[in-house]
Amino acid sequence: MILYGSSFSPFVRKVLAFAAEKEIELEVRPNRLGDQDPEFLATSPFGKMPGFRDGDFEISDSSAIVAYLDAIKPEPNLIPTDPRGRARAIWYDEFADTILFGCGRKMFFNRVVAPFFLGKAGNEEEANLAECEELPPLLDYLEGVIPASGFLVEDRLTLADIAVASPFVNLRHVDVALDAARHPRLVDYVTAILARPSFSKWVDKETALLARVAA
Ligand SMILES: N[C@@H](CCC(=O)N[C@@H](CS)C(=O)NCC(=O)O)C(=O)O
Repeated sequence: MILYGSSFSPFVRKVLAFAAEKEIELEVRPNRLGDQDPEFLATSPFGKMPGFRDGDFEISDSSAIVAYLDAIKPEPNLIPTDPRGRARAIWYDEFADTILFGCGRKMFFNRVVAPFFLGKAGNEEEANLAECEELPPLLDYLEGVIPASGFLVEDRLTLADIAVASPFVNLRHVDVALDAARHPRLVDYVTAILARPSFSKWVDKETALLARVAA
């Protein structure tokens, strides 16, 4: 099974961590934004990463890909089957992919992707506004919903935690520090999920690469 994309994308990282937790091996074909490789475009018709191939089956979109992985290898189960648990896991996945990503993208794109990967200036005003105005209510929301177990749904690791934790790696890359006084539960939660080997492997690689390109 082949995954096309860069782990700097929270969507790609989500699939990589999900697969690792299920002990599914993926061959990663790294690419960049705007990649026109026909093999990649065959998996992702609108050129968005990740794209995915399993033999003659091609699909894009991180949520579609993890649904496929969960179906072909049901254990350990990461997308709950109980109706309420399932709906809540999908809500958190959607929250992470749209609301959280939409905010984090403004910081990561303008402070990392534009200057270091595209060789152009980022829009710091947009990044700053996202950090100061848009992000705090999202962090307040998460602080209020994380259960004492440290897992968002069913008191065990699910897609919800993998999807929500992934964009926090991008926030780390742009040095957005979480405030342990205002968001103590969230700080512990993010620290614990990102310390799992399924994430830390990619986080360490990304951090090392960023240090090289920023030097
Ligand atoms: N909903 C998609 C979003 C994928 C996405 O937007 N990926 C970004 C990178 S983080 C991308 O490839 N953007 C390139 C573009 O929009 O042309 C998913 O979950 O995979």
